[in-house]
Amino acid sequence: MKALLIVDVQHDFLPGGALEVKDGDKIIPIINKLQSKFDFIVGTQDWHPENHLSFAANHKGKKPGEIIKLDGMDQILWPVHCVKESHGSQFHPYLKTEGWKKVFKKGTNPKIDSYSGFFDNHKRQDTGLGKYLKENGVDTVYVVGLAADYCVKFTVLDAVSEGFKTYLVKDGTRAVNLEPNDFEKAIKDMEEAGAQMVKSEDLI
Ligand code: VGL
Ligand code: ZN
Repeated sequence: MKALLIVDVQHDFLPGGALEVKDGDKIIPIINKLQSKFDFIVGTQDWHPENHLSFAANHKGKKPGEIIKLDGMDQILWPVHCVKESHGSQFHPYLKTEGWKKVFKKGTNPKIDSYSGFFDNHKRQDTGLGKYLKENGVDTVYVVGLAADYCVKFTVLDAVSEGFKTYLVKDGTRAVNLEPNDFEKAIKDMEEAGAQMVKSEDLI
């Protein structure tokens, strides 16, 4: 069975949000249309405590965009975003969420970031998403959401490595683009890992 994975369509990643993705809101009507083609839909939600170490504000003198070592791993520092329960952490009200089977929250451990919907960035903690999909007979996933060069990309890479046939719906995502070509780079990384690209119009 196929599933639609909707990654982090939250206020803080949309125009006007703390970590806004340009044109991020344009994907909402596309995702809503796509949802009618899927019987199995799950969402992910970036869900950080205030003291999360991915926030520049939690490191004296550091600014968003700077890179530090966190537990031996490179960590990009972000503006404070998706603090659990805050307005910024909520799904956009135009995004249909009725009928979703489950929402997987990630980034809850203050000491480690978590881009993928499956695992934290060290691959130490498992959100349970892979097991949940497999238990429900899902073998194919279509991924949409924000942001293409971070949480969507790492969710796609883990979906491939967890053995799912994995598609990225290319017009159902947008990138942060800290560097101007990050979208193209992310697409290349996903394709090289074995994910396939589709357009929403091919599915609707
Ligand atoms: C994300 C940066 C930090 C994302 C989440 O959803 O792509 N990016 N936290
Ligand atoms: Zn985050």
